[in-house]
Amino acid sequence: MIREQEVNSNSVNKLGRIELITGCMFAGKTEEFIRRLRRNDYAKKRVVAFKPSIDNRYSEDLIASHSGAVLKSYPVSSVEQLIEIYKKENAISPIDIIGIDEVQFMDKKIVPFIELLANNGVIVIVTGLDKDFRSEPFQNVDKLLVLAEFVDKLTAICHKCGNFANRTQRIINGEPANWDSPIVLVGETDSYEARCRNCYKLPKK
Ligand code: TTP
Ligand code: MG
Repeated sequence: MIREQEVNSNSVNKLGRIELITGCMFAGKTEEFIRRLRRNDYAKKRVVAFKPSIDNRYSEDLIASHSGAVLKSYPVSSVEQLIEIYKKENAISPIDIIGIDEVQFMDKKIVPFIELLANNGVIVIVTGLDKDFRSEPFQNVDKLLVLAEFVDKLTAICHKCGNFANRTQRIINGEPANWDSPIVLVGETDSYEARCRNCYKLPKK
């Protein structure tokens, strides 16, 4: 792991906090994430973004929103790798803001690391799905919902009826995926739809 001394020395500023952007798919989480990081960039803050390398939907090293906004990021396959990059970047000059997209795909060790960063003056801006396709809490986001200073829960528009959607339906061969389908399956409109509570169908066990 990482020692307290290796984390940013911004603790004197007491700016450290966690901002969580969550909700279902197609809610614009990544769009909002990019907007928040850019805003800090304009203010000449030092911003470094990470994404799990498993999400290569658009590109290996760009975080992309549905509307086409992109942001350079480090793709990482483990928390250890993220910490290594963090240490190197922080040694060049102290990082003010860390962004992490799709935190539900990271190992659970990411949560104590995010806490450590925030405790030491770093602003951590995180996105992640609150629920998986079964509508069960997704790992890491379940904990961050409790720990974050700010939580923005975005809704999508139900692909069936146009109501506000806060669930994600996984569709396989035109039908809702079964309960025993794997939790992780990277995809887009090919395999997912945003649904409201009325149109969402609980996967069959
Ligand atoms: P998101 O970034 O949450 O989806 P999005 O890009 O549509 O939403 P937004 O505009 O709000 O950023 O990406 C979710 C990823 O998670 C996507 O690759 C599908 C995957 N996924 C799973 O692996 N398991 C699941 O149960 C669900 C619901 C999604
Ligand atoms: Mg996204």
